[in-house]
Amino acid sequence: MKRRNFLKKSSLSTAGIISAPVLASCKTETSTNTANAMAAVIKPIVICTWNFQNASAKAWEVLSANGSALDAVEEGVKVEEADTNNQTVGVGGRPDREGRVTLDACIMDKDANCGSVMCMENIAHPISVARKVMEETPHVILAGKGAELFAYQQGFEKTNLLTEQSRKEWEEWKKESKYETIINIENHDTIGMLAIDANGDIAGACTTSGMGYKMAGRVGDSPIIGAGLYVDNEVGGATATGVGEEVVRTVGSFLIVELMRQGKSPQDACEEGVKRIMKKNEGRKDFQIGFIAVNKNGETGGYCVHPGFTYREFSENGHENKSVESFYNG
Ligand code: SD4
Repeated sequence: MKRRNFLKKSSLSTAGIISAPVLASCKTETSTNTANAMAAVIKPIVICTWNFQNASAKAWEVLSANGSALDAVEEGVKVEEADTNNQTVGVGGRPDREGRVTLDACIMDKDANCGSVMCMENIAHPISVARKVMEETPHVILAGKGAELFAYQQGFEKTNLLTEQSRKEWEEWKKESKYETIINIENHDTIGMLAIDANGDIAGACTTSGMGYKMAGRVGDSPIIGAGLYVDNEVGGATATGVGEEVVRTVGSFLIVELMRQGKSPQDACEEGVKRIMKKNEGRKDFQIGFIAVNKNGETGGYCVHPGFTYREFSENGHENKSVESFYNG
């Protein structure tokens, strides 16, 4: 008879005659049961910044077919990278001041492996290149021409990212060349996505064309591990959208994961993340930031600077566009 079965059949009410080592074994068995019970509670879930319904549906499709969280977030955000109507991510993204579309993306897995590309031109799916950086190179970040060259070596095709629509708007913008950040452009923006799979493992992805009409060479928070995205499989994950400069200054996503590690709920951690930023920007109202987070139990939360930011959640309970409270109200 296996030790485990033997222990199950023994009467624990006769504890008085059970020796210390056997009691120790019982404790192990109880812990294992508790761990199994906890594992059973973990349910797949995916959340993403803004109301990106198609992207989260794609990620959910991967998760519900027993796919990994890593595959889910990659496949999910690729939907937005490919959508030419979305002028803030991937193909069709707004260009920089010189008319060049430069993309930023990063990805992080359950083992704290991560990959990132910055300021990369001519490649439609920066998130997949970021994953290749993570899996095929000894590095974490590749930037600019180096990232593009690596992408070609990995078999990615050269793609024109500047759509006619984005080109026309850029020509218009050039007449005044006024650089100002616009709060809640089109009510969506950078896509950051976090998923938990059936094993309870967490992964995240973040991808963007950055701020429209940015200076050439500008990189925001989205491809910076810890700023635009952070995942710790023991704790949870967080990701950001909005004015990346402010997220970088507080290493926002890392901060939120660390706050969850200390016991804060995803909601409270996101609120603290925004409040830290606002403390360094007292009275400033000209920028938006939104954070979302998920913890290991699949609880989620979000918070932002100005009203308007939402996040989409997809789980076995269905999907929902969740509105988020804000630092300023109107
Ligand atoms: C960036 N966080 O490049 C990104 C883009 C964004 O509102 O979300 N803009 O700063």
